[in-house]
Amino acid sequence: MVSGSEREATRPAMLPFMITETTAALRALGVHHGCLTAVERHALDHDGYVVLAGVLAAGEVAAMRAALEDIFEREGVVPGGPDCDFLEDRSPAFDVCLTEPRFLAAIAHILGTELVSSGVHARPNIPGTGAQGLHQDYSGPVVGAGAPVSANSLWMLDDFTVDNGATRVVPRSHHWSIGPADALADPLAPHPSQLQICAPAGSVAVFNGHLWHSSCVNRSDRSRANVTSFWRRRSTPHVWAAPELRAEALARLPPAARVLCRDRSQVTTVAGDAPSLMA
Ligand SMILES: O=C(O)CCC(=O)C(=O)O
Repeated sequence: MVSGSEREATRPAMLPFMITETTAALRALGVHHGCLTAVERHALDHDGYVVLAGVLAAGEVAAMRAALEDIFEREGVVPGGPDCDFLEDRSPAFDVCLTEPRFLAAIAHILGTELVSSGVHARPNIPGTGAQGLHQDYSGPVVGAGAPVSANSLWMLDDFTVDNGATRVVPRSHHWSIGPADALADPLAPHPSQLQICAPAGSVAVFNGHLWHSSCVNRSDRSRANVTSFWRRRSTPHVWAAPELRAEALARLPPAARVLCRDRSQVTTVAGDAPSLMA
């Protein structure tokens, strides 16, 4: 066992180091190493996705569903039309998609701590709609498997089932140095290795943005509601950047969440122990 004095002796001398606002923001929101289990971290690394069960309480699911229905109605969002983007500017019901610690720990596990939100989005998934080709949430040059630049998440506001078009993924495809558009004759066709992410309402599936995935046709007789909370590495020019938050969201969101939405990297040099989410 290492004694306290031995630990002191082996500690490097105090050096200037870079502390990023983002790291401080994540810590302020309660993100730390213990937010994810070793199994969850392994799933993200190995398979490219993880399902976090029970992230949303029933009341949060109901509030998000109600807000979504209201926004779709007010803004005339229809299947096949443009998605409804930047929900964080439209209702506080979606603040959780920018602040939930287990979720943020998974995003930070994929992207590292230089992450920034690319917004919260949704579309109506009514019966008969949802056919989509396999794709990645990234369209730049090939990046190494160890350096993903985008990450996405599905916030399930209904149970996700095979029948209602639960999102399909091709596990481990984030390790491949090619995208579905170049690799497949027909990205719409079923893939031999695909599986659908089926989980109860309130779950959140977090996935590497380079993982091959797509929505599927809703063959049930009811809509399937979900939102996506999309993230990227600040330095990448190849992933959609969100605009500045609108005034109401700026006034409402906690400062740490505002940092995670800000499209710029503020770096301050201070002396002390290097901050770590692993503490
Ligand atoms: O809603 C889904 O099931 C996945 C959506 C998706 O992959 C996309 O819109 O890029």
